Amino acid sequence: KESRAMMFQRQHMDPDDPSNNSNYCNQMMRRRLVTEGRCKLLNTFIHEPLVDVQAICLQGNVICKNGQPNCHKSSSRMKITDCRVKSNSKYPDCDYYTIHKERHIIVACEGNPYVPVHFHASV
Ligand code: 5FA
Repeated sequence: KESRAMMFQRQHMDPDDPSNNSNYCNQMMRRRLVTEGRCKLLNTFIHEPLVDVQAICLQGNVICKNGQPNCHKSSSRMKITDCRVKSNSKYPDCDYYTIHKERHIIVACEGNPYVPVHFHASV
């Protein structure tokens, strides 16, 4: 069975550089099976090495929106791509805007080892 840590990597990790291709999100959201069952409204891919993203679990502790204490904010900005669904897209034909950004990111971490399991926000 896929662990939550593996699911985080599948849904959010892409260590390659951001793509020039405006179809990036349409392709990646399908390839990574993020659009199974519904068109997820917003999903973020992170273009940084996995070790640098895992290290966020040791960086600034912040309270998550749901009140849990296990959120962590990256000390540096990271290259990310936001995939935001177009309002006219109809499942299973999920159509996404591809939006590149450089932001601090907030992830929730769990377990031993303490690793990212949920992408919380970019700020
Ligand atoms: N979640 C929320 N806060 C969490 C915390 N402090 N620690 C661990 N997990 C936390 O996200 C809801 C999801 O986030 C739930 O699975 C919850 O356990 C976890 P959302 O942003 O409200 O909804 P969504 O539709 O964007 O995300 P999901 O597809 O439900 O999220 P996934 O868990 O599949 O992946 P993601 O949260 O990394 O995007």
